[in-house]
Amino acid sequence: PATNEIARPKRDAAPAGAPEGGVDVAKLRKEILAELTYSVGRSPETASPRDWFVATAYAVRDRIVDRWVVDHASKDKRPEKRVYYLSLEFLIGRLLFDALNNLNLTEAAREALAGLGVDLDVIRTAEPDAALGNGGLGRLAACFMDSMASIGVPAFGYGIRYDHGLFRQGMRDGWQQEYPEDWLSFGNPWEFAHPEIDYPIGFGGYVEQVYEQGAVRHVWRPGEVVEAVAFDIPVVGWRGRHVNTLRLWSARAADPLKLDAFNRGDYIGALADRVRVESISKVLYPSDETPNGQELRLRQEFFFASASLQDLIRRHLEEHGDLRSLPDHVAIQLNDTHPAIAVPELMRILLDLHGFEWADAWKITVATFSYTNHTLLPEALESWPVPLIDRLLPRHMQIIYLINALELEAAKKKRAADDAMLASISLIDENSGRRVRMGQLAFVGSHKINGVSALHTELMKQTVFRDLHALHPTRIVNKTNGITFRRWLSQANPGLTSILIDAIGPGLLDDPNELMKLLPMAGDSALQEKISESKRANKVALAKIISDRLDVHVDPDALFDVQIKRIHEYKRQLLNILETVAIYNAMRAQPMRAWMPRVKIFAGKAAASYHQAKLTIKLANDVARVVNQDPTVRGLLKVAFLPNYNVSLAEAIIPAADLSEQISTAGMEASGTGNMKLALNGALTIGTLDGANVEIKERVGDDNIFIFGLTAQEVEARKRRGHDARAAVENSAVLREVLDAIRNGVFSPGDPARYRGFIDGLLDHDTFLVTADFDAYFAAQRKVYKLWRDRDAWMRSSIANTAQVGWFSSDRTIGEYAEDIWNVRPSLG
Ligand code: T68
Repeated sequence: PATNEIARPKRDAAPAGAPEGGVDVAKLRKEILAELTYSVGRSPETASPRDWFVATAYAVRDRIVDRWVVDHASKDKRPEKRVYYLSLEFLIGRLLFDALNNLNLTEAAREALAGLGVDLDVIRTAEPDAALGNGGLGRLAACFMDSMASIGVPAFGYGIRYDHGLFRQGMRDGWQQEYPEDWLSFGNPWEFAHPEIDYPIGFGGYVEQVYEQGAVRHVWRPGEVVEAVAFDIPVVGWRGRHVNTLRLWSARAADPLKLDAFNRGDYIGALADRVRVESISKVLYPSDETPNGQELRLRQEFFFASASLQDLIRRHLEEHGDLRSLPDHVAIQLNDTHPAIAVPELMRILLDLHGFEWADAWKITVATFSYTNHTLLPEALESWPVPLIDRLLPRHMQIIYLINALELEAAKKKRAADDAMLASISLIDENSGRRVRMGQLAFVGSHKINGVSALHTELMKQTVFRDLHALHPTRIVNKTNGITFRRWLSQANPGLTSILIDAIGPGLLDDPNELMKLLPMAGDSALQEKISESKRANKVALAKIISDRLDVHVDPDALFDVQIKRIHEYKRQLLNILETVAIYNAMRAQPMRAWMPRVKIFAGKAAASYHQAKLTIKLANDVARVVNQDPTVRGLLKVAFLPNYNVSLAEAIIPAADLSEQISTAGMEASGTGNMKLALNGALTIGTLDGANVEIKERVGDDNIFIFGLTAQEVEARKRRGHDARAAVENSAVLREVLDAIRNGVFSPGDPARYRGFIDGLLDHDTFLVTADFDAYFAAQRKVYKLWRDRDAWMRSSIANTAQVGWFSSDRTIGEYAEDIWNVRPSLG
């Protein structure tokens, strides 16, 4: 199919390892030394790994900036159209190897530093993870930034420069503890502060009607004004051919010190406003999939949406002079509904500040915006109380009402709309107090709305946006997620990457579809041997991390079975834990059987206020403690919950995984992207027909994936007729024994009642159908065992996975966005 092609211009590929233009190691060494001396202010004798990291980052950054200036400064290079990716989250992680790799400088830097007695791999770990996101949504934005720069889509990412990213997860006695995260405490060598780029952001106040030449003009008089200040991080693409900008906004008080209060001796009062204002960019909200509806969150959303619009409009006016042509030169992508307040904000700017008529303003707005939906879970759909928006953004509330009235009017004209339909498309939810539904707002304000996997997009049409879809049948499109292979293959797994390059040539670095060439070699025993050796080396490295952090010793020859993602009931870590207990029970029943060695590896954070998810972490840790210490198990089953999952830990776990757990209740995981990373690195998937698993299965083939459980349709049907968990447990001896053990305190001997309510709750309302899918999951795991025993067959499947997931490159995804949504042509100048 045409979708198999990458929308990317052909380029002359330089051979891998040969730096473009040739890198002079001695010159790079001199540059690093100069940075260490003059920018960091340290001598080589006293420099810490952190100092060396900063010096190296500066030296690399200089090279990016050279290119950046070329891409941004000259008028004749000005792109016809730019993409603005608005996202409240960019989970970018460490950036040094991104930059080195894309500039083809990794080996040169290694050598340059070695000559100074410094180990690149050591200073690499001195860089803190930029954890400006919760999970998949934020990481997707980061992968997209890499791909836009790599295929040459001129773009700005806009977000918030949080002082504190996602909390650091610690464990105390098996319970998750949240600690503040401090990535900026030693500064950020990648960013450029631009205190001179600042925009006023208003809140509160009132709307004035001004009568001018027989017409009414609305003027918003905010009660409070905050400044948004720009910090830029250059994002360099593959082979350094293009550089885009990630512009993050930081809040600054317009009036940092109330002088009159200060002079009166009220020092604290003088600073209070400043603290209040600056709290806007203080911390990332840590709740994924469950908006918590606090006022500060809405302030964050408007703050960055408004700053970004003001910035791009200023640029547009400078270049083109007239806002009528905005959609010809600007495409704004809303990453989920978090920036959806930008829709009424652009309307306000056009109507109130630039004097447009409503109809014209609306046309421009819809043609400029598009919106990506990441979830259908009803509890995760964002909505704000009308009184809150009215108080914080009074003019926007008026505009939302007007948009709504006109949409409902149009709906009535178009079709025989009944009340139920009007209620479903309305921007105002009248059911639970009056609330503005941000999904509906983003939908009507956009010319294209996309889901993130084929199944999710279909379900979008049938459920949440059913009626809006009927009214606007061409708006919803699918854009299956992708991942950047530069980070998730080349950087995370250099061992595998070099084997692949030896086998099929370096072309795969430029075009991941080339991975297909591996397929005919999947049975080649020499290749299998090499890949399996490199996997083993990755497992040894992960085993060291597990022993260092948990004091748990695991066998690198055991099957590494991993589930790494946010902890959420719909993702069903519980199902995995129940299977772990089932194996444990079986081992205790027959201790001397030849059990296959297995390590169950978990990692992930729970929202601080999500009780059920935190209890799941505790359960995993309780099971781990009992299983890992039980001599009857003889070390053949180990359980490890690695704390503080982040991008860097993912980079260590994924290359070491044999089995990838993607076991969400069908219909609930919009896409998943960890599933793609793991398959690419040769892990086999055990999963439900959910999200992108469906498309992974289509590509790798039924024999190379373990699919089990109810389909999305069957889940729907089961829920409609009512799922009886107790009956399901009655019918499964294995499950009964597992639940009894947990309920009776086998894993919590000091507090035997700890899981009583938890298990009873599962039996009373098993919302995520854990008990319905348990037997199928258990059976699928037995198939895993069977295949694992046949090394040749396993390796064949593993290679078939790596070979056939090239399509999940985010370069392909971005190529599709560029063509079908943004109408921009990728070009590498
Ligand atoms: C994830 N969503 C989806 N949300 O769960 C996942 N939500 O299936 C998909 O692959 C991924 O998005 C990319 O499309 C999230 O990660 C959040 O993190 C989030 C954060 C705040 C509020 C709501």
